[in-house]
Amino acid sequence: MKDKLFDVASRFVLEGKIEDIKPLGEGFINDTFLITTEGEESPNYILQRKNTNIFKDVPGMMGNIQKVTAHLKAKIKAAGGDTSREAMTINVTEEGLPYFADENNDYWTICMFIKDNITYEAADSPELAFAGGKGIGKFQAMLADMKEPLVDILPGFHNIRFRFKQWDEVLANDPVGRKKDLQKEIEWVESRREEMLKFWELVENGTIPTRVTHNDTKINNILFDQDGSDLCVIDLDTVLNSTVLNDYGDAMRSYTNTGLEDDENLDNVSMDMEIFTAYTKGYLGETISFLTEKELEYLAFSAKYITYEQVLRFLMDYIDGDNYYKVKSPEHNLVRTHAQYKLLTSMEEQFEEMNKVVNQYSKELSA
Ligand code: GN1
Ligand code: MG
Repeated sequence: MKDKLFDVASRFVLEGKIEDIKPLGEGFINDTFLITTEGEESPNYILQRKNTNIFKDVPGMMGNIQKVTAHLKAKIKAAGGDTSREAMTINVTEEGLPYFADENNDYWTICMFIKDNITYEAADSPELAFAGGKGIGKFQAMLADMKEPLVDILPGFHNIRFRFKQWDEVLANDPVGRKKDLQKEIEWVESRREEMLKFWELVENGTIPTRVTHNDTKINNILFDQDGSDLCVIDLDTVLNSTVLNDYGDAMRSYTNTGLEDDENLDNVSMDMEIFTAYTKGYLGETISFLTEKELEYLAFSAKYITYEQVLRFLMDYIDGDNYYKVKSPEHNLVRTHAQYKLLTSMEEQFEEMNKVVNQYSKELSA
């Protein structure tokens, strides 16, 4: 494996002499490695083998990422920022391509490792949540004037109508016979079907606008700086044209959870209102200037929407026999389903309060 990794890395134009390549992190989708180079002067890099079961158009994906990072860097430069730390830098091969396809049709990509960053798996303070909200808010604001369309490399990604289509098919097939024990869980999904479709209709008919979106804004997809401020939004695999509400909603799903995404102890899981408030304040401070009234009206709802979608996706993958998400045990996707459902019900209980917070900051910050 090491030889393979060294061979792949050698296809790219990199600075410095490679010292080592080791696995990094615990992504659910891609395989990720850290390339370290000799000496202090040359940068380190992140190497990824993209999951081509999920990303069927890696050239399209990387093209999207190049467009988005170029747009971000132009904005950061104009504002006097550090373009090498505040946006991702994609490395290219000797041929100038942002990916290398090997003889097995595996697709490999490299980006610069941003030095001295801090990442978190949980938002353990309101200050951190505020910084995260600011980070995603800035990301969206810098991309708000990007008119060039992105390639739709994941059709229907946060589109609940598309998810129901997959869901109905998987349930009809029940390929590993798990459905019979899941009546309660299936009902959790079915009982909210209409409510979720109604929201998505507003996106489909343009009442809620389509913009450039990240689509995977959980807390470990943003780097923080040593002083605790937001530094750089990473993991741009899913940048797409969609509604920015999903980026806010997915962040809320991740940041506000007092437990783990796959917590076995449901007593740990709930939505933390203080974290919700801090993130919302940081986020709206950056986005209030361009968000429409409709977007603000559905901001709090989007947290429920994305958490619901995640319940559906985890449960669907469990019923399907665990083909999508990497699992650590046979029941892992079911554990995830239960934990996300607990979070959803906690959001439902606090929904009125969530809306109040959004309204309060919308008024204060636009005044
Ligand atoms: C996946 O790759 P990762 O862990 O950042 C998934 C997200 C899910 C998330 C659940 C392309 O993200 O949509 O919300 O897991 N990404 C894809 O934690 O499906
Ligand atoms: Mg990630």
